[in-house]
Amino acid sequence: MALSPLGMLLVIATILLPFNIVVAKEFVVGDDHGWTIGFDYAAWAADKTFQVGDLLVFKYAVGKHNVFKVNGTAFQSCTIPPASEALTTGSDRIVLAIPGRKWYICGVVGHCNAGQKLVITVQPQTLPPTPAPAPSPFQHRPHFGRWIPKKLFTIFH
Ligand SMILES: [Cu+2]
Repeated sequence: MALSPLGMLLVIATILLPFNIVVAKEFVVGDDHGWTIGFDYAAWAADKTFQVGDLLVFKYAVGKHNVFKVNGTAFQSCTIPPASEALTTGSDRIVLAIPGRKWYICGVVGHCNAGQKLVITVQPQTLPPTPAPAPSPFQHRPHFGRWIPKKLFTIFH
């Protein structure tokens, strides 16, 4: 019995599945609340682990809010960067590419001060454990290697 194209795909997927260990997670900021005022984003982030490769999605009504990626100082003081740096699509997707602290604020006047700000810590991607390299029987070879030139030196001197 020949496999249908779909059957073939399933077979391939089954074979590849065990190798696909690292799965990027997608976080909708604020879940059903989305990106808005009057929501506690610190509490929202508290029980989550963000890793390199994961995705943040800021959802909001276009024009009502926006997203600025800022530094820690601007986050604390709610300093809004130039408007040209704003994300404004209403479904802004940000791939977390680098480990460390990340700060996001809304740039609509008063919103950041009203608590529309998110700080997260992105963890490095966890890789599958690699076995420690076995001790090499040739570990002391450098001594032997050093011995040869010395001997040659003696011979040719
Ligand atoms: Cu806002």
